[in-house]
Amino acid sequence: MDIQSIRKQFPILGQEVNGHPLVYLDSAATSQKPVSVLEAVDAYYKLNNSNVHRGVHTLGTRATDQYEGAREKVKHFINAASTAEIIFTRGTTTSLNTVAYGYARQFLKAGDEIVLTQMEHHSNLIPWQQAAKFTGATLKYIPMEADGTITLEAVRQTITEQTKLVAVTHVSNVLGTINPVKEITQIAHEKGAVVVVDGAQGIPHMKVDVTDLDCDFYAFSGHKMCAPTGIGVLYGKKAILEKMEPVEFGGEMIDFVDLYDSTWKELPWKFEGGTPIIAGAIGLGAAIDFLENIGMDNILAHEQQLVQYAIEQLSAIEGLKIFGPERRSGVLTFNMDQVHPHDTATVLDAEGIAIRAGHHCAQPLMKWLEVTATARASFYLYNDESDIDRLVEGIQRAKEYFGDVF
Ligand code: 7TS
Repeated sequence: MDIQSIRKQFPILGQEVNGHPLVYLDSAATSQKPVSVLEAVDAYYKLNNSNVHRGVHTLGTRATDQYEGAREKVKHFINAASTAEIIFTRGTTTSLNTVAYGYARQFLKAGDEIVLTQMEHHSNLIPWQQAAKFTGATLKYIPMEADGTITLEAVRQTITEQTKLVAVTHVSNVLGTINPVKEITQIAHEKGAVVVVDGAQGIPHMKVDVTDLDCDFYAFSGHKMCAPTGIGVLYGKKAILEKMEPVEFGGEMIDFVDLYDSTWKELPWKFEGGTPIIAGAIGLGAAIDFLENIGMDNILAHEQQLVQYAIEQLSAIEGLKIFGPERRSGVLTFNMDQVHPHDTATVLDAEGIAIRAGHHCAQPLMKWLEVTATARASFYLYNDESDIDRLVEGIQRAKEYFGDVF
């Protein structure tokens, strides 16, 4: 991968922040956007802006073709069986809530179990807490090993005949753990449970094939994979989506409306109430073209190399602790003795280096790690080793600045 030519396609990375060239290490929160995505959105608004699935006028037809064309691209990107299985949403959170409301609240009952892990982002935790409250189902957690991984043995011990739904993150946004979602799905299916994968940190960084994984749902956000904010996807198996009631009601999702009752459009539109996120979907289509052009396997290999380099460099800093397993995605969470992660992030920001500090929307995981907050550097296809060298220098500076105070 030619990182320099990739970087040139991200105009935001060319700037200075606080007098230093920007080093962006917060892609797990949101990725930056390449010119091709910005231009696709711009061209849509400048040339084709119109509502979809409505009029017969030319702009409306162009907008509809582009919007549905983006759905086709998503279908190919994740190897789904049909575009009926690709629902455009606002992002991972909305996708997961759609399953919690549209599936769990409809089909689960008292005595059923929902199985999760302790490394879930709040977005793959709270919807299930709510579903459990409404249905009387109980929540159970697959225990983690000391390094922040889960074993298939632990999965087998937690999933029982009572388990009706398993919701698990593909990749942890804090630890970088890559979960064996294909094997988890197989175990869950043997017990008759459906599997929901939170793919927010998975699909931006590796090839995802939902047919091969065999999961029942896969949720993700466009903004973490070079697309605009406000667009996401819920993949669901057609047979299951067909059984589900819509979650949002109104325009766009109906077939016939009477004063006292209505019928719904077919899949996927019955889940897309209201004017959809047209520009966002078109941007996501352009992001998929961009990523496929580089190659998901190349992106994964690049990030794996970077994170190994980062582990080596950061491990050499005295008093710095790295959380998470050896084999991981491009996420590096750490803390330094005597320096609060917010202070680390503030010193780094003064040097033009963007990282995230806090609980990363994973408070139960923070409790498990026995910390209140951590610092997190996360990498994407536009980062290189020089970014990590700058990070290491910045951390040394934070250590000098704050470390002596105590
Ligand atoms: N699931 C995981 C694993 C995530 O990392 C995130 C966002 C979400 C769900 C929610 O995605 P959204 O697009 O609906 O907001 N994670 C982060 C993060 O780690 N830092 O900021 C957002």
